[in-house]
Amino acid sequence: MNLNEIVGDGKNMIETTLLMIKPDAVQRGLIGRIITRVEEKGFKIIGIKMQQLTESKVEQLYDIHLEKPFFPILKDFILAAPIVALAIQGPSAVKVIRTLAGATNSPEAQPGTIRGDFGLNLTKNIVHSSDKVERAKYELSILFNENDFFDYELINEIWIKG
Ligand code: FUP
Repeated sequence: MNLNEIVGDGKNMIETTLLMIKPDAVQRGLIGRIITRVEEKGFKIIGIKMQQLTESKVEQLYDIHLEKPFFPILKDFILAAPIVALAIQGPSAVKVIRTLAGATNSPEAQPGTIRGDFGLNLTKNIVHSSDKVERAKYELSILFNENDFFDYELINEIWIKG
């Protein structure tokens, strides 16, 4: 599927976003519980890919942080084990997935959010999620190929969407 087709046109608010399960969550056996939260909320997973990131991909993904003092530590962390990339589609997916993820700094994240329930560290903060539709398109293009996306109907969709 072409990325332009899946990111949403801003009209019916069906968007596609990236949720990346970071190495700490993979190592701690949290992949299943994080995916369950996404599914239980009603979202459709249209792509899922475990991968060992390269230095180049980490630099593309965190391009806005390249010059920050914390970047070397962040890069080493992201490279320390595989990640699981999820392409997630649904109403206002970008905003809602960020709400489910919780505040960036895990100790400050609300209970009930992914980081609030599973994390205690700023860098090792369990997940990453895109913050804008355009940013989601960019980040998804780094972690997925077009044939990694699946276009299908969820049988419960009419009970979730307006
Ligand atoms: P987010 O939008 O939640 O992905 O957070 P940011 O873009 O602010 O930060 C990107 C990542 O850098 C976060 F996952 C945490 C990490 N980070 C640090 O490790 N140290 C810092 O001082 C700030 C951010």
